[in-house]
Amino acid sequence: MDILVGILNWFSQNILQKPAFFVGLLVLIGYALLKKPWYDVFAGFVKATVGYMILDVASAGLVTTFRPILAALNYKFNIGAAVIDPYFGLTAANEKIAADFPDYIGVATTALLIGFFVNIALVALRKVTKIRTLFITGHIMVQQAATITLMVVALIPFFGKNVLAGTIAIGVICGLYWAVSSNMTVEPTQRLTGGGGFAIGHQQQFAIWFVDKVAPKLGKKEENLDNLKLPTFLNIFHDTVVASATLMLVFFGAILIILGPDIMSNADVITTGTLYDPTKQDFYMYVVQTAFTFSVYLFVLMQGVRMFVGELTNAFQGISNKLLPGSFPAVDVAAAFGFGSPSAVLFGFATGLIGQLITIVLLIVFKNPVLIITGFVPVFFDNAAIAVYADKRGGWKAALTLSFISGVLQVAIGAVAVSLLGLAAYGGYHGNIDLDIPWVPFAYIFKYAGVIGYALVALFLLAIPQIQFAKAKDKEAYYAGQAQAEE
Ligand code: ASC
Repeated sequence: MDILVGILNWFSQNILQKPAFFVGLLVLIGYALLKKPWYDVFAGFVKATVGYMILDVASAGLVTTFRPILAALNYKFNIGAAVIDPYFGLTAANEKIAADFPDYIGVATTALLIGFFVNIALVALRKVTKIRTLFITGHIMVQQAATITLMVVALIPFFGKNVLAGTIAIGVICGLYWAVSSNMTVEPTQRLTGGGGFAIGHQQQFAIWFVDKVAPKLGKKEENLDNLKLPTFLNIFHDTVVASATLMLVFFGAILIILGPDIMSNADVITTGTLYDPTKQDFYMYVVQTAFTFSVYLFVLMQGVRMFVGELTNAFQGISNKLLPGSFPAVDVAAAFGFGSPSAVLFGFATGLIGQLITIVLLIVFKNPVLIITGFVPVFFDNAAIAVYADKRGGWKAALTLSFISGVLQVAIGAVAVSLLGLAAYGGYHGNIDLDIPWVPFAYIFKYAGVIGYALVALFLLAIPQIQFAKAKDKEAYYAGQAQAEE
């Protein structure tokens, strides 16, 4: 018995609580099950583990760059700040979990695995569950598992005290969300792509479902964005580094200049991270360098994520292909972009950004205790996706209205989430539109109804595909994912 406990403890301490090795192990097992040669199994293990370690280095870098700015903002204006972006959100959620719920370090990775198998089971039972889609976008699952872990442990005391029950609860609710939300995008995506055979497994599935429903009421699909000529300078934002560095320069540049060299070089205020040294560097060059440093770490972080997710996705996909022939893969939303009007992506980005900026100014005017900072991923990918789907069904008027509303909600509800989850001291929230609606309302249900609230959310999610199926006129077509074009 002692030996068994010893082994379990060793495994928990060295693997489960060290996500790098856990992810490496998952890939190793996945490839072994797929009967890959031993050297491919080894290579997959190395890439997944090292990729995750790269992510850790980058997220530590983001934290050290951000801490001095947070400390200075707090000192001068008595406010916190949070970037609404899933990579900043991932770092913030993990930091917060490590600080306040140390028993839950690494739980998100276990929950991810449970969630993936819950999704597989729901598709395997599709005659009963009506779920047709398997979510396979690994980096998104990593980010969402972290945010949802924080919501569950911070807001439902029972799950915050019982690690085993908490881990299972997080895994189940993640799996339900992945399965149900991606299943909601089947018809909209089939309509957009003319039967492309995939669904969306990303961060705006509820939004896509909603857009597909209301866009036809907001405009005419004949009046679409096809002929719109956007200013060519906007094209530079297609490059993630340029886009994120520019956004960081605008936001952090303004903030640092307002804070000024005296505070940024004051060792009593800035107790962690790098201090500005006036004898070594001009203040304005320090501002540019600090802003660009964010985009350096974001780039490194994405590289690390790509490395381990590439392996994890292969391993998962192999397993699911064997288990679930004929299901729809739910993939990155970028896969849908090629099926819309050529200018819809940048149009959505620009409109969503305007919505975000107006709302940020309003928050400052009304003295919100947390300053919200635009992050690249939600403002670009969510609003682009919304414009692409909206334009197809309701033309430019629908695209304009819906991307703008999304930008407003991203900031307003993001600010609510930062306060609810106590993330102001950690500098970030996930920020994508599904993590605003439905997830922030879900989080409030967790907060006020505890375990019962958790059960209600789970039941709500399970009911959605049943309603979709009940409403489908042709039941065969539902399973085949044939969307009625003129529905
Ligand atoms: C996200 C995220 C990314 C991008 C990418 C878009 O939500 O975390 O890295 O969108 O998936 O293709």
